[in-house]
Amino acid sequence: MEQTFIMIKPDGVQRGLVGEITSTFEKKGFYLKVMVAIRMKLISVDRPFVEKHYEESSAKPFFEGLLKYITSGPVVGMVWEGNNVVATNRKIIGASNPSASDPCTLRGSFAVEIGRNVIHGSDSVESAKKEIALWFPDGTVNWQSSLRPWIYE
Ligand code: DGI
Repeated sequence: MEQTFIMIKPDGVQRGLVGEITSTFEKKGFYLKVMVAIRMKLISVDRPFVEKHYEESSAKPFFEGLLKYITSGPVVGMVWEGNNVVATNRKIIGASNPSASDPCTLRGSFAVEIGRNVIHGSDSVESAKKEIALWFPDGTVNWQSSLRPWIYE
């Protein structure tokens, strides 16, 4: 089944939004593939790591600010699984710039500026694979939720 990588950025962690964001994806019916101690990482990431994560933005004028922001405090990295989870979570997250995000989305609800937009979600299945390999080099644990028959035909 498809997987995506989600990062709750330092502002989301500091503002106490981890539970609410996680709950949104859980209530939708997606499966958290990594739980607290092992699969959900609350970590501080260093510059080289963030440079790698955001390597596609390295030529952008906001890159330095982005590096400072993401390394400014702990973040939460997670892997979520479900049918079409990459595109669906991008819709739930909303547009990069919160002022252009639908107000029902996470960024539309919880953020004001593009430089403090609370959450990251992989933008394609290919990026998700790369990001999951970068953040979880030891892989993810396979488990089957008993709720599956209530969510999938
Ligand atoms: O996939 P997204 O996170 O929605 O957006 P992206 O991959 O185009 O850019 C990565 C992050 O870089 C984005 O979440 C916020 C930041 N960013 C993008 N464009 C700008 C920006 N930050 C600032 N300050 N200004 C920008 O124009």
